[in-house]
Amino acid sequence: ENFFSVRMRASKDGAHENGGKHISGGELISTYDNLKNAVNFLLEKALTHTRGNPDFMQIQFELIEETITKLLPLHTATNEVESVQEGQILAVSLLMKSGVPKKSIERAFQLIDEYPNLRGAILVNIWNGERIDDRHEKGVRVSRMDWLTTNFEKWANYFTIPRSQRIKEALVLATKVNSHPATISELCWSDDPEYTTGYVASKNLGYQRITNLKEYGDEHGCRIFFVDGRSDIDSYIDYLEKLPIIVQW
Ligand code: PML
Repeated sequence: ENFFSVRMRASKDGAHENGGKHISGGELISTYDNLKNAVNFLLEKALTHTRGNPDFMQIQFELIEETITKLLPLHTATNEVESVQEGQILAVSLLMKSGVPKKSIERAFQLIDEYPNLRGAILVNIWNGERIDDRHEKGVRVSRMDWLTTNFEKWANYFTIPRSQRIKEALVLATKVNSHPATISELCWSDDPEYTTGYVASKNLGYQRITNLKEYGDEHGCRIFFVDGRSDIDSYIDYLEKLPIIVQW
């Protein structure tokens, strides 16, 4: 059977390339027969976003030629913290546990502040804390990934994790990113001003949710992949953007 990668991006105040502000994005893998639902799902997602009404949207689909790799979801834990400060301290200590030197974590935080309108992820070399992709405000967008909703819901029920689309999408991305040998760790929190939970993920720690990683109302998100800088970066980015994966529990 043929599978298609379906992707959406939406912005306001113009297209991304023209300084528009990113408000929503989405990734799906669909059969041909389900394309209509897939496109409609992404359309709905962009139109109901809490960051405002888009005035630019692109939805595209494309046949996947490569075989789709199946991955098990990362082991998941939720860390309840009282304050953003406590959350940030926990995030740093988890990143260090996964093998990122403290200095490089501090440098990565500076980099994030330099790109307030970043759309994708930035890749940071764990050995010196420098950015190693050349994508500027665009960053690297992880694509070609999905998790069948029925299978996700079974998993979520079993581990008593909220059955939210947001968690599903974040865990799919974290599972893909952290399955690559060059990824040492990942740090993420949402750009949705009403959503303060973020996570640190790595092969050994799994997906560690942290309930308070930024102030309520803050529109600045964060997505950093900490990478072993000795790896072949072009083939790493190619993996993130192109290799199709399905999470299956
Ligand atoms: C996002 O909304 O863009 C990322 C959300 C990350 C955290 C999801 C969760 O595990 O609650």
